[in-house]
Amino acid sequence: KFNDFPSDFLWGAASAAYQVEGGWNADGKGPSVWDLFTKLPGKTFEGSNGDVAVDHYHRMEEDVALMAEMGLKAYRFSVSWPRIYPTGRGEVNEAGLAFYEKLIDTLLAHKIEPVLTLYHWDLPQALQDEYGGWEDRRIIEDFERYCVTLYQRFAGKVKYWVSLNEQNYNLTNAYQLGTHPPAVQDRKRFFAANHIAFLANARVIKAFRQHVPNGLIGPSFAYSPAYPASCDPKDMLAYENAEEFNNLWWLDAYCFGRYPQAALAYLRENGEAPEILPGDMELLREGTPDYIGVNYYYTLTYTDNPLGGQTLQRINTTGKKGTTPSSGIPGLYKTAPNPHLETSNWDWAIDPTGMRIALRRLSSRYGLPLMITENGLGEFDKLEAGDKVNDEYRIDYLRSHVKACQEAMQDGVELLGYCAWSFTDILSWLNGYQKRYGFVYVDRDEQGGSLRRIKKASFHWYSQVIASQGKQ
Ligand code: BGP
Repeated sequence: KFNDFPSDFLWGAASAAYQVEGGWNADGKGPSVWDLFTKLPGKTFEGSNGDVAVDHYHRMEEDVALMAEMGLKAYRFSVSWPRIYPTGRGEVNEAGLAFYEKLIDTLLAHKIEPVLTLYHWDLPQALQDEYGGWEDRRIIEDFERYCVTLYQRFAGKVKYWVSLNEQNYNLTNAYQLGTHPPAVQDRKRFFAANHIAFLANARVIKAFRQHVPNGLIGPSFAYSPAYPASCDPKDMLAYENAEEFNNLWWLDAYCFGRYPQAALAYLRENGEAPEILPGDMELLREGTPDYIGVNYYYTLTYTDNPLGGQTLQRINTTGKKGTTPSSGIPGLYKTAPNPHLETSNWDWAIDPTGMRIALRRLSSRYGLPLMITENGLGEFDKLEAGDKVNDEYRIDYLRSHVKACQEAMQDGVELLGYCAWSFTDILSWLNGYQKRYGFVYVDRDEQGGSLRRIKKASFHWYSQVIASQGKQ
């Protein structure tokens, strides 16, 4: 039965500035780390970049009109820090603020709730150059100044805020896999940068309380719940290790202001633990979130990884099935295939029950409301004659995950909303434009780069889900 979604449930869709906006140097915007990184040879799929992206910066009204036509109740977007502060700090760029103000006003005029993400990875390049971005505590103050500027401007209009988007995934790529800027592979620096990001997150949440007293704020976490590959105690221990290292390290820091003990002991032993100064952990406990944003795509299954075992880490950026090798930490865990689950062409396990498990685990451990801030299926879509895109596979994926949300709510989870990833097709950070997620197809092949918007089958399906409060 599909009658348990509350009437104020936020049926939404999500995006991020760099992935949709384009206008990379328009109206005084400064360069972000991604503007430079995507121009380095071999860093992204076929050298794709977000200079134009899907040109949302210039087509915002057309896009919001499509959202309204669909009946969307919420739209999650991110603000580009270097649009507001072109060099990370100093003078505010009024034109940047004006763009987001217009977006927010247009959404509100259509009764679409804005969900504003403060940081979705497009760090001002100037701060990376000056002090190494997230590796230096000076970023805490700069980030707070930028956030307070947005709080002051939009407090009366925006109720739902996301602080950091996927700190775990972004910094893993940036400091372990070397696939996001600054493309470092060093576990000590990885944990150091994360610690500083936790402090920054807590500081901007504390400031939020003063400036947006009626709003709600929390980070969005990329949650891939860990499964054990078997009930062999060795696999069970590997799964415990993976859950601590890959999930609880962030979640406990955000919500409890502490680090999980076995992982911390291991890092101390290895000389890789972050430097914790007096007052740090108190700050984390003072700046805990109102809700947790959950970006859920897949679960990961873990098995024993003896010392001397596999350390390789790589992600599939090709869309060729079966090309993702196992990865892990010797002595702790490594990933294993899950024979019970189908995967996407990018080897992402399709697991709606995993989403129900994710929501239940988070809700019972932290006792906070949750919001699905991302969930969706990236695939190669095909534009057919008569402007049709029959993305039935995406409808199947979304339908089963919406059902999992409903089941989780029946299990007692307080779920504020569900934001599908994404509204239009967008730039995928490492997969370019070949991997599509949208309800709206963006035509990149047509002469003159029209970037014409075409409604996919999933657009009509989701519209119907929203109109019927979750009946399908
Ligand atoms: C999340 C990011 C999004 C989006 C999504 C899909 O990690 O927050 O920005 O990109 O994943 O990932 P991908 O584009 O790699 O398929």
